Amino acid sequence: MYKLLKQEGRAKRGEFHTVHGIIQTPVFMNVGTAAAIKGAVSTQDLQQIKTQVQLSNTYHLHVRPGDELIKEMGGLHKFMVWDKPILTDSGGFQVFSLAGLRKIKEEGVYFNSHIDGKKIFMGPEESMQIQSHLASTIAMAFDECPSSVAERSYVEASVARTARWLKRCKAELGRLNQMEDTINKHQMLFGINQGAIFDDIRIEHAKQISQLDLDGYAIGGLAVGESHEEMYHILDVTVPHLPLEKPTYLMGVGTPANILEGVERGVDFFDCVYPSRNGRHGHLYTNQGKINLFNQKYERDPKPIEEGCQCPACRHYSRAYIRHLLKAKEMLGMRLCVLHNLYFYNTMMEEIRDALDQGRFHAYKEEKLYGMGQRNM
Ligand code: PRF
Ligand code: ZN
Repeated sequence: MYKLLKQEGRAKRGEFHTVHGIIQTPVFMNVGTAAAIKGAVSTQDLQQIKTQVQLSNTYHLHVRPGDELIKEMGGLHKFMVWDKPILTDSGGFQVFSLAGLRKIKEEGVYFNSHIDGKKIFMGPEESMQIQSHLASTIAMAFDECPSSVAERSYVEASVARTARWLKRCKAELGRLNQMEDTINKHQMLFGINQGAIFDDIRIEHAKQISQLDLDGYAIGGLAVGESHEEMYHILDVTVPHLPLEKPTYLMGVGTPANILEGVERGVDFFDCVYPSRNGRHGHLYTNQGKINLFNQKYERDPKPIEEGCQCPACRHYSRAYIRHLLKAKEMLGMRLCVLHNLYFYNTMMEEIRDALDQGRFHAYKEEKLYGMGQRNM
C-alpha cells in the first residue's frame, strides 16, 4: 500500500507499506544481482549504509543456485539473512542483455544460460513461479525491453506482447499467492511500461497497464542508449499517465543527476549498478564530483574520501590507504569504495526526502547539481 505524503510539482514523497516493512520514498535500491552486492558487502553492512530495499535478479538466481534450492532454504530473505524488503527483477531484461542466442515467441523466451549454455525457457508464468519461490517482497512483471534504436513497427508489436504477458503475470501470481506452500502469500506485482522513445506508444501502454490495479508501476526500456534529454522527455510524457497513488520505479537508472531529474518528474524507486561498479574501479562519488582514487595526487592524501562522510570507509581510513589497497588489489579496497558509494547514494535519497518534506526539493536539487559539477556525475 502506497501513501502519498507530499508533492512538490510532480515530485512525490511517499511511504510504501510491505510485509517486510515500510519503504520511505524516493528510494534507491542496492543491486545484489546474485543475492549479494558485488565487492564483498554483506547484509550486515547494508544496515550501516542506510539500505531500505535490496534488488536481486530472477534470471541469475534461477540459473545459479536455482530457485528450488532457495525455496528449500526458506526463501531469499532467510537465505541471504535480510529481513527488509527485496525486489526481484523478472528476468526479462537480463535474458535480453546477457543470454546469447534467444528466440522471442508469444509464450515466452527461449535462450541459453550464460553460465553453462544450457537451453532455458522463460515466460510470464515461469518468471512468476521463480519469483514466488524466491519469495521476494515485490515481483516484477516479465517484459521485453526493445533496443533504443528498434523500429516503430517492432516496438509496437513488442509492447503489445508485453501487455499480454502482464495479464498472464497477474493471473499467475494471483494463483501462486493462494497456494498452500507459498512462502510469501502477499507478494506484490509491479507492471513495466515500455515503448522505447515513442511518446504515443509509451502513453497508450501506460494508460492500459494503469487499469490493472497493480501494486506499482515501473518505467523500463530507458538508459539503454538514448540521450539523457530523450529519457527525461519520456518521463515527462509518461509518468502523468501512471496512477499517482501508486509508486513509480525507473529501472536501471542512474547517475546522481539522473535520479534528481527522475524525482522531479515523479519517480519513487531507482536502482543502478553505478555505485557498486564504479566503487570497484576506485571511482568515488563526492559532493564535489567524482574522484578517481587511482590518481597519483591521492598517494599521500591523509584525508577521507569525503570530509564529514559518516560511511564505514570515511570514518576510519585515508585516501592514501584505500588507494594503496586498490593498487595492491586487496579486496578491502574495493569493499570500502563500494560502501562509500552506496552510502553516498542512500544519503542523497535521505536528503531528497528531507527536502521534499520541507518543500525545498527544487532548491536542493539545483544546489546538489551545482556542487557536484554535473558534468562528471
Ligand atoms: N525491464 C526489466 N528490467 C530492467 C529494465 C527493463 O526495461 C531496464 C532498463 N533500463 C533495467 N532493468 N525487466
Ligand atoms: Zn564515505
